[in-house]
Amino acid sequence: MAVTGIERTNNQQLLTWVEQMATLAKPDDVYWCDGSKEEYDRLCQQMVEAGTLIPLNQKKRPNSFLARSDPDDVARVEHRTYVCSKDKIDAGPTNNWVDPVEMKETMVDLFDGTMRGRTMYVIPFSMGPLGSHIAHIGVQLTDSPYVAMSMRVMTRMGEAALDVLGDGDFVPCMHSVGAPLADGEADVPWPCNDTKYIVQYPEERAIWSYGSGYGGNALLGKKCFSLRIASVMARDEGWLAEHMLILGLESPEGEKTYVAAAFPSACGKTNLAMLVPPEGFDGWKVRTVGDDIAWIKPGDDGRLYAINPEAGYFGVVPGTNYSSNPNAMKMMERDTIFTNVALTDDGDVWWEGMDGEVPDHLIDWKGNDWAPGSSELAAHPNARFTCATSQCPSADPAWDDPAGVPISAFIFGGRLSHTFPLVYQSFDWEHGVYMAATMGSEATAAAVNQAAIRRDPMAMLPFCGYNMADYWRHWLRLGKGLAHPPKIFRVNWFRKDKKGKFIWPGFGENMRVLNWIVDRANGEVDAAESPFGHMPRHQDLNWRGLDFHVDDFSGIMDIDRARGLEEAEAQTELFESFEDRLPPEMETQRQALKDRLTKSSDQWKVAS
Ligand code: O2Y
Ligand code: MN
Repeated sequence: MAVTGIERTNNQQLLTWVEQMATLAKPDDVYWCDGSKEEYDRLCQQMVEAGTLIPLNQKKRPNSFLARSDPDDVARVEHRTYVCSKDKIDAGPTNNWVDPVEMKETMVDLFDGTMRGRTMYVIPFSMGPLGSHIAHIGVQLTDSPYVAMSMRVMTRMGEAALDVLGDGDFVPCMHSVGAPLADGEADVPWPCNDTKYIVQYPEERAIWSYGSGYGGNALLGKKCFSLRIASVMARDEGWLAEHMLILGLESPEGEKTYVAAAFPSACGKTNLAMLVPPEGFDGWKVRTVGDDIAWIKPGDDGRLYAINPEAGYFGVVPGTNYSSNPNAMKMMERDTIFTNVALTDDGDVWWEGMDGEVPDHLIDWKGNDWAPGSSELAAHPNARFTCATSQCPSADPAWDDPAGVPISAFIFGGRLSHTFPLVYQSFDWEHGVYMAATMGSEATAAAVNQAAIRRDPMAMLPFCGYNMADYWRHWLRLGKGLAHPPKIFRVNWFRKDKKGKFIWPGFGENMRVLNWIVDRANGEVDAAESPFGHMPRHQDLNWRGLDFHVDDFSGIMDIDRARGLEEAEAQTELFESFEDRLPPEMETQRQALKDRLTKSSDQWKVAS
């Protein structure tokens, strides 16, 4: 077995692990990634020759490629994702669990010889700015060059990460597409296996992933490390690993306020992270620190400081255009890897919802001819772009700052057509944690009234690496120890009117709500008090440039007491699933909401 690349580390723990894993997986070669541009270009060229990457038109998309995955390997596989804590109760009722000893046996069987005929790439990477006290080092082993080059975009990868590691600890991330090659066997463009396992060992802080080469299943720094394993590290060490975007909002007076926001997958997080202020917000600047994950630690000044552990975006493309997200569109104009979008006849990319005319002919994401009117989608709904953060036109100057940015507000949202107002603020930290714990989205786009809420506490349901009730307890404890905790808000961009139409225009107009949140976080405006929390009155929002009638505002801020009580009742199902692990504060808060809905006056219904 040839070993090439940088392999210049004295970290005995790392060298031993790499050797053990190579002995198990039996690759033909082991290659240590240095993270250089030359290496990236070489890997891309190899993948072009192997048919994994299609180079795009150099004039239209310089240095960009299209990858088409296997049609059965197109998204995260939550039903194949496991949290293997020693005790089942520590994984909690919201995670799949298998005894870690049993799972280790399964993994060792699957990984035995899994890399035959392939190269094993050793990928040292830093989640977070190099050397930041909030960052951590991982090392991924993989037999996928697509994963190796994507990790260079998504993380700080290679020699520099190895330097930071020194002889310290790292999170070992073992990955294989599960497609060994027999002698002389030809490869396919996207090797994978029908059997898939995404396994987290929280006590060991280790990850094993088998059978998929796609996204969160395979780029192990993202969901597996930065959320599932990091949430456990955060619990043990007194910080937070969250499924949150981070935004910097700068007022015309130059005052900068950072907020972090959690939304379930498919609620437009990337669009919010790259928001362009609408008319009426001259002089405001909205800057992006991250679009998906935040690692947040208490600072000596009693505030929370956040970094984006990632260095790139793996954003969904269908529906993205120059109106919904101009910054993302500009970002993808060059140096981008597209996965599962359609190919135009002139070597460019296309997806549903892109600006301009629908082309007369395309090659769809499966490689077949496509024409308008086809019953198939041209791009897969979960098609993605992979692109470096440094290419983002709205990147915040502090996006790579090792110190992180101070967080003044947490925002939690879901996709809810009724009951929940556009925005409200918690009365205090404990109430805010309850608001975040009970968030979710409607399970279906069913008629108003009928859709049940799929709870997604803090948008962490698929990502919390331990018992969700313990995670709430951790949030409660952490906030109570802060001298200056961020203020907590809930938002809902998706409320509908009686005719089933969205009331709120969304996208850039969300700036009006963010402006109020910033003012509240900085203690600059009054609010009305409702049973749900503090709420803006119509006159509290900046309406310049938008004709949004006071009646529409009343419609989107209205609290229907009967529906509020139904909601409080529906929350018992979630709470009861945690049995005696549920922090008592959660039930106290639920009862308090019921009391306010039953007893408080209607005085907050002041429209103007
Ligand atoms: O399907 C995948 O592997 C991607 S899922 C994803 C990608 C980027 C950011 N967030 C998510 C998510 O599911 O929350
Ligand atoms: Mn996400």
